Amino acid sequence: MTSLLATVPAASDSAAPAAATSSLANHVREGLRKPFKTLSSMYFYDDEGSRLFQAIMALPEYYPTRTEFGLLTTHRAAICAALRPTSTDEHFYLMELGAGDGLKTKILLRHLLDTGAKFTYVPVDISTAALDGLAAALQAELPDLAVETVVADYADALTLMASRPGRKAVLFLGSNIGNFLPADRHTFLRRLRQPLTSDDRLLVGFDLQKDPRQIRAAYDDAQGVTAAFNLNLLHRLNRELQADIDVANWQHYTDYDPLTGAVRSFLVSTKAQTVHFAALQESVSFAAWEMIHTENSYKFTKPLIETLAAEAGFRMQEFFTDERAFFSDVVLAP
Ligand code: AVJ
Repeated sequence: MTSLLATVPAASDSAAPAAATSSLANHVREGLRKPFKTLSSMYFYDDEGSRLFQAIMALPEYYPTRTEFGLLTTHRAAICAALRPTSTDEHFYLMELGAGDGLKTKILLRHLLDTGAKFTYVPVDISTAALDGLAAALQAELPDLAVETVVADYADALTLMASRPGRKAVLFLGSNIGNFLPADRHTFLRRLRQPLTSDDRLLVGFDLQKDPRQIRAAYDDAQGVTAAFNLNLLHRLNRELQADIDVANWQHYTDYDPLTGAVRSFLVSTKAQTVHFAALQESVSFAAWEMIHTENSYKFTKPLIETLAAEAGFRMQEFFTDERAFFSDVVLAP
């Protein structure tokens, strides 16, 4: 197993914690100065946030992970056939943007190994720790798998890999694409498209529009795990920016808008209060019921996916879904 380090800020090993804190500091300074205060869902995932997200994936209301796992299992042969070169002895790179624990990806990795595919699995993440953990687990479980980790920003990783000869199949699973605002999603897909050639493929997971109550429930579960996940952002500000937020004065609020397909999550200040950030040497005041917008989770339809793919220079080659049409994994070709 080998690893590559792209030259991108905040991705280097030793500088990671300091860089992460200062980018969090800048982000908080900017986001809490806006007329409608906002913080990015990107900052949910500290150690506690990652643990809470694991708990979310096990919730009865949170259908996306379980559904995508099922559909990858059902359609693994067809999905792998769409991603790999037609000639079986041609080597290719299977890159994954934001691999997580690799549970879903292992379905595809196992199938490819079982059917004699010649490929290198390239998980990409900005967290060295996450990649090292994944690589070690894979080496133990799938000893025949060739793994090359890349610590980088997603688009930088693709550009980096474009200099290697051979086909690339790129995975972006889990409806992570739903976190982007439409304009940012477009920019992101166009940047992914740039280094790819007509032989390369992109597999993207999209959560689909469905019963609006079911969507809302997935982001506002009965046990309050999603609330804890959202509120953990405030604990993180206390820990990392030495803030004095009393989390008891805040609530989780989420709403699904069928017009835009967006689930939006907020942190609600239940009373007028002022928060001091010692690390920023700054105070921020909140009116009673003022909110911080913390997450977007867009839900899609097949025609919407076709349009957004076309606008970024891709065509939809195949559309895989489950029997309830809750989730889709879509093969895009340049
Ligand atoms: C990891 C972005 C796919 O939006 O469904 C789950 C994150 N937020 N519950 C999603 C999340 C609240 C999740 N993604």
